Amino acid sequence: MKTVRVAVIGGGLVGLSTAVCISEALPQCTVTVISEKFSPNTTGDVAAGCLIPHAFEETPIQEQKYWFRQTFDFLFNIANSAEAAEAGVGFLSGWQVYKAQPEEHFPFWWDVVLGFRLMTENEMAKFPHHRFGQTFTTLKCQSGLYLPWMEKRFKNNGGDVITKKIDSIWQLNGKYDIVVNCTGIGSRELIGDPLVYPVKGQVLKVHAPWLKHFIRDGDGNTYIYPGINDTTLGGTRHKNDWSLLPDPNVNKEILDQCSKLEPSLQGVSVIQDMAGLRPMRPAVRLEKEVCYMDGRKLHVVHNYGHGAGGFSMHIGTAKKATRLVEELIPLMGSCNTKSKL
Ligand SMILES: Cc1cc2nc3c(=O)[nH]c(=O)nc-3n(C[C@H](O)[C@H](O)[C@H](O)COP(=O)(O)OP(=O)(O)OC[C@H]3O[C@@H](n4cnc5c(N)ncnc54)[C@H](O)[C@@H]3O)c2cc1C
Ligand SMILES: *[C@@H]1O[C@H](CO)[C@@H](O)[C@H](O)[C@H]1NC(C)=O
Ligand SMILES: *[C@@H]1O[C@H](CO)[C@@H](O)[C@H](O)[C@H]1NC(C)=O
Ligand SMILES: CC(=O)N[C@H]1CO[C@H](CO)[C@@H](O)[C@@H]1O
Repeated sequence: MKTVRVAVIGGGLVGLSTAVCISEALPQCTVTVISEKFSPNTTGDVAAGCLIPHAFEETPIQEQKYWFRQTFDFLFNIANSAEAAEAGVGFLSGWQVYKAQPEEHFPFWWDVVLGFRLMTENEMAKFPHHRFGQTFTTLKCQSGLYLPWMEKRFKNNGGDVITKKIDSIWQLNGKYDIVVNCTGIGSRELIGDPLVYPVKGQVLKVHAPWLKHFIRDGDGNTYIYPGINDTTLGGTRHKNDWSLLPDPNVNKEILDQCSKLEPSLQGVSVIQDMAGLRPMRPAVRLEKEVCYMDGRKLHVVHNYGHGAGGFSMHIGTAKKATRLVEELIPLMGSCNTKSKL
């Protein structure tokens, strides 16, 4: 019997994956996703969608590694199934190169990705401006396919989707028993969390079908990720810039940076430029909260602030958010559930 009404606010990568997890793990819940924007208009639609973690300063490293491993395992199974093409999930191998030796030759996630090793001198000959490199195989989500596939999976589980901006969670009081907050950068306005801030990232989608490997400068500022119909070139990190408009001057910088790393990109034809706001935070906010206002009570689970690493972590954080929802279920006033029995 479905007795618990859950609303997930935010229909981006984090909201959809959380809604899918709840609808699969907690059959007693009906789940509705309410969001101002959906794919192709979310942050994830701009991203290359490659699984290479960025460490959060204030989340314990073991927990980040666990989230990454859960996400990697989930996507590994999809990549290795008949659904891979529709979901846009596949393996991608390549090189991460550094101009100076990084502090850690083996990042915390080295044994989650496949075949991680340091590059040989012969391999480094491809990158004459770099002195050190790592090579491995990881997974990549083509967001234009992956996000609609997630949404379809959610609807197949009986989930509902509503396009709407929420001005206050109290709008949902009475209609839902538990509210899950997956609004990314929207949390700054919606709940006034001063710890979450935008880091604008701009990318170019180019036509370079001859490139089959990812190439990433370890400084995180220059990267080349081959996708299904295009290759994503990046990028930029502009803190506290709220503009979603790509800056034409930046396009030339991105092309210059990437051509230095991969000379065959000189003069490549640009298909599109795009920009998105990474919802940056010292730690992902993953916790439950009971909110009170004027004698009313609302159970909330937060899951936002994935910064530059949403794709790398989203299944791990969705599973944790699902556990938090499960823990709230017995706490909800028995009048709520009884009235519907
Ligand atoms: C250029 C760029 C490249 C990236 N590359 C990678 C990569 O290679 N690998 C990786 O792991 N990550 C990457 N990322 C990061 C990744 O894209 C993000 O971490 C992820 O998309 C965040 O997802 P989200 O669902 O939290 O946010 P969003 O996609 O922003 O979703 C938030 C949703 O909430 C909705 N919303 C907000 N406020 C409200 C409200 N008040 N009412 C209703 N709805 C609301 C919005 O409309 C939106 O749909 C990249 C990001 C950028 C910008
Ligand atoms: C995405 O944004 C465009 C332009 O604002 C709009 O026309 C389109 O309906 C949006 N798509 C979705 C799925 O919200
Ligand atoms: C790739 O291009 C083909 C042909 O133009 C198109 O049908 C398909 O939808 C595109 N796929 C993606 C993921 O963009
Ligand atoms: C969308 C949402 O649930 N927003 C709420 C997030 O949590 C804070 C409390 O920390 C609420 O005030 C917001 O309204």
